[in-house]
Amino acid sequence: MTRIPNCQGIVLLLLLLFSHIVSITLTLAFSVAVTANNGNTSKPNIIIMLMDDMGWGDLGVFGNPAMETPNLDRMAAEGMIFPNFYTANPLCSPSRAALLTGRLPIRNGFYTSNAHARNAYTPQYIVEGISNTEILLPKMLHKAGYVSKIVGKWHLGHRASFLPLKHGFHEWFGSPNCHFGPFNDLDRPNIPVYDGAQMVGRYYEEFPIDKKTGESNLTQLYLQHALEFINRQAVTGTPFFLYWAPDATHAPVYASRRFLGTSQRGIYGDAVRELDQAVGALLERLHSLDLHSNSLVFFTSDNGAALISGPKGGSNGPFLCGKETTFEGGMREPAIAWWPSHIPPGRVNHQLATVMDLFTTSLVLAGVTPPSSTPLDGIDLTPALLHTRTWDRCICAFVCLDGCFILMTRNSWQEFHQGINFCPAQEVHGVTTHNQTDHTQHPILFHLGRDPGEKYPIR
Ligand SMILES: *[C@@H]1O[C@H](CO)[C@@H](O)[C@H](O)[C@H]1NC(C)=O
Ligand SMILES: *[C@@H]1O[C@H](CO)[C@@H](O)[C@H](O)[C@H]1NC(C)=O
Ligand SMILES: *[C@@H]1O[C@H](CO)[C@@H](O)[C@H](O)[C@H]1NC(C)=O
Ligand SMILES: [Ca+2]
Repeated sequence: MTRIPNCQGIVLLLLLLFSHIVSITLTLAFSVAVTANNGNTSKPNIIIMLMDDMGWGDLGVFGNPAMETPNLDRMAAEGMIFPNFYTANPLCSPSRAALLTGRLPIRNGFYTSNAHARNAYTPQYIVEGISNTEILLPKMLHKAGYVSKIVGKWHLGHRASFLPLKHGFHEWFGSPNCHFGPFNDLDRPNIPVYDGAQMVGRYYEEFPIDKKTGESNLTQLYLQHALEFINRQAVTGTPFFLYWAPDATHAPVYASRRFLGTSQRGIYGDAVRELDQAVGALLERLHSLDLHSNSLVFFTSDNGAALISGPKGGSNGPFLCGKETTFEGGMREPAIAWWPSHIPPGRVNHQLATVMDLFTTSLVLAGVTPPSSTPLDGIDLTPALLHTRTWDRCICAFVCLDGCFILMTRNSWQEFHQGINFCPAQEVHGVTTHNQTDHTQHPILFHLGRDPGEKYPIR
C-alpha cells in the first residue's frame, strides 16, 4: 500500500495497478482553500440511498434524454448535485464495504486483485464476509444515540456472523446477496430475505421475481419498510440512520406491474422509474412528518452501469466502459445531496468526493469523533454541502503489491484466460483490452478535463 505523497495541481489520481484494465485519471485543479467547518448541526437524520449498478447517465438531471426521473430531478433542484462523485471500487461488495467503513477496499478487505474481481464478489457460496475489526457507520452513529436500519441489499457476507445486525445495524429488511436465481437445487438454495435476524423467505419463492416479465414487488416492499421505519422514528424522536439499498437496477432488473412497460428504455428504465417514484415518496414522507429540515438525504449508486447488459442496462453518460472496470464509467456515480434549509438549493458542486466521505461526513454531522484506531480514507464534506465550497484533494492512490492474492474465482477458467468484454461498443485501441494487461510499469494517463470519456491517452 503506497500513497502518492504529492497532489499539487492534481485533484484526482486514481491508480489501480494490477487490475485487468488500468487507468490513471487526471483533472484540472480546483483551488479553494478550506478550513474545517462542522456547520450548523443537531444530529440530523441521515438517509443514504444507494442504488445498484445505476449509471451516472441514468438521471434526467445528469442529462439522460429520456428524462424519466422527475423526483430525482426535483431532489437535485432542491439540493446539490456532485458530478465528480466516485465509488471506491466498480463492484457491489467492495463499494458497499467502503461506504460503510469509510475505508478503501484494500483496507477493509473487499478488493479486486489482478483478475476480474477475485475476492471482491460475494455470491452465496462464499464463506467470508466483513471483518469484526471493521467499524461500520451505524456502530459509530450509535454512540450519538442513532437508531439504524438497512433496507435492501447487504452483500458483505451471508453467514450469521457477517449479517448487518452483527455489525451495528439495529434493523434490517432485505437480503445478504443479489437476487440471482432461481436456484432450485439443494446445493444452492434461493437467496434468503431477512426481517431483522429472522429469515422470512427467499427470492423467487416467498418474494417472487418473474424473470420472463420482469415483474417483482420488491422495490415497493423496500419502500414500505423504509417509510414504516421513518414513521416510527418520527414518533420516538430519536435520530436515525437509514441505509436504503434497493437492487432493482441490478440484473435481472425488475419493476412492479404498475411500472412495467412505462419507460422508453425498457425494463431497466421501468426499474429506474419505480426507484425514482420511491425516492419521491420518501422525501414526501420526510416533509409530511416535518423531518425534512433535519434530515440529510444522499442519493448515489454503488458502481457504474453494467455495460455487459448492453442496451438492457443503464447509461454511464459520456464516460468510458462501466461496472467492473476502473474507467470513469465504472467509478463515477450520480450523486445528489438534499437537506432543506441547510444545503442551498439548485447547486452543482464540483468537489471531488467519494462514498467513503459519506462515513466521515455523517460522523461530523452526528458529532461523533471518528475511530482513532483505524486509518480512514474519507473526508468531511460539510464545507461543500453547507457552504458550497470546493478544494483540492487526492481521492485515492494505492498500489497492490505482493499482498494481493486470489481467494476465489468468479468466472470459469476459460473466461479467466479469454477475458470478458466489459466495454462493448466502446473499444478504445490499446486502452480497453479483453485480456488482462499489466500496466504497472507504464500506466495509461488521461486528462479528464479535456477528455472525460478517456478516448485519448496522453501517455
Ligand atoms: C441552525 O441555524 C438556524 C438558523 O441560524 C438556527 O435557527 C438553528 O437553531 C441552528 N441549529 C443548530 C443546531 O445550531
Ligand atoms: C405484486 O403484488 C400484486 C398485488 O398484491 C400481486 O397481484 C402480484 O402478483 C405481485 N407480483 C409479484 C411478482 O409478486
Ligand atoms: C493481451 O492482448 C494484447 C492485445 O491483443 C496482447 O498484445 C497481449 O500480449 C495480450 N496479453 C496476454 C497476457 O495475453
Ligand atoms: Ca452493484
